[in-house]
Amino acid sequence: MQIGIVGLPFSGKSTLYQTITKTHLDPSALSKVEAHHAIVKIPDERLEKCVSIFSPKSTVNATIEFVDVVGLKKGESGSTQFTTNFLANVKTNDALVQVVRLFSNDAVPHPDGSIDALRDIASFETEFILSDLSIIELRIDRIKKQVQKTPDEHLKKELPILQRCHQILLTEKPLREVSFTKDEHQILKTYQLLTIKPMLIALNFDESQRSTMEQTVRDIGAKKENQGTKVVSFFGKIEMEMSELPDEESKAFMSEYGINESALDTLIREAYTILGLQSFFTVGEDECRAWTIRKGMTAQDAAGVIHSDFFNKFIRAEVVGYDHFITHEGSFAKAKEAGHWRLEGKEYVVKDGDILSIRHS
Ligand SMILES: Nc1nc2c(ncn2[C@@H]2O[C@H](COP(=O)(O)OP(=O)(O)OP(=O)(O)O)[C@@H](O)[C@H]2O)c(=O)[nH]1
Ligand SMILES: [Mg+2]
Repeated sequence: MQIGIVGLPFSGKSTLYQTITKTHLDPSALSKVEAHHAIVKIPDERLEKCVSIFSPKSTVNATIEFVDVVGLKKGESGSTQFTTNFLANVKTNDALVQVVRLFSNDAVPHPDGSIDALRDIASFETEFILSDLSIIELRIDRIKKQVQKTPDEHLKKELPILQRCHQILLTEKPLREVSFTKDEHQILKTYQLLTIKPMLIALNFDESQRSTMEQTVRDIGAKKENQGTKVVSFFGKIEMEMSELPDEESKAFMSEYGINESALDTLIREAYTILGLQSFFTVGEDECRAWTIRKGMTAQDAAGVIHSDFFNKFIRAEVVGYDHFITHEGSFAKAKEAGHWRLEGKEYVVKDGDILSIRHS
């Protein structure tokens, strides 16, 4: 899974990127030519707990790839230019984090001259809607022409979905606010539309704004949150400084500042929620591992994530829920005695935290 960090110039994208990826970018490399990519291990207390029980030879966390998306330019008139290069870089992400600037800093003036989060959020929304509209209009025209020549059932099915999207976008509504069926999603996926991508709006505050921060998050949340959009907050500057410290010191520093959760933990938790993701675990003395799957996936789907062969040769899954597993000291046998071990078939819908052992032929 790939999450793109976008935002207006000087909003704190590279600051957030460096914080969550614990990388340090050379200021001269912060140039806006190439995107920075980093694969981040997803911290997971449950996996750590399993590791403390099994002391395995290897531990594998689930991962997410973060991208510091570049290419947004300040135009000559002062306004930001959403270049095609930038939009192309946004397309390939599964979800987006939009960094919105709340901090003031005279040394780096806001490109629009003032701090106004709702204005900044709206400017992205408008550009993304325009980009989606042009893609959809082009496609609708093509399909109409093609269908006249050779009637194609698949294309005919596509047309009403695209027309519905077109209508929605004309009302200035992003597609992430709308529910689509699995099939519709599948069709729309090929167009890499921007407004359909789940979005986390990450408000970047200065530590001096601590007292008003919660209220601001609530106000913006009330206006902007929906099924595909969530508003979160972070303190760009100090969180980056903390991320450069050793873990223990950074934790102490954070609690001193009243920060309960790091920017990385918040982003991952919320990204999982809006993307409809969850984890399951495989454990043993060789390896303890966390896996990411979509909610609603079955035991057979989950087996396929581990190995494509496991999908085809799936027989059954041994399942123990995470809490029961820990209560029984990580022993399938003890969980079984207590009646918390189950043998499930391929249709079983995996639950968050399930410990699975796949039986295959
Ligand atoms: N005071 C204050 N300054 C911040 C904060 N976050 C970022 N900055 C500063 O704002 C400037 C821009 O931050 P970056 O993270 O480079 O912003 P960016 O969005 O990557 O900028 P571009 O890549 O140039 O579009 C840097 O000088 C940061 O130190 C913050 O929370 N408080
Ligand atoms: Mg940057």
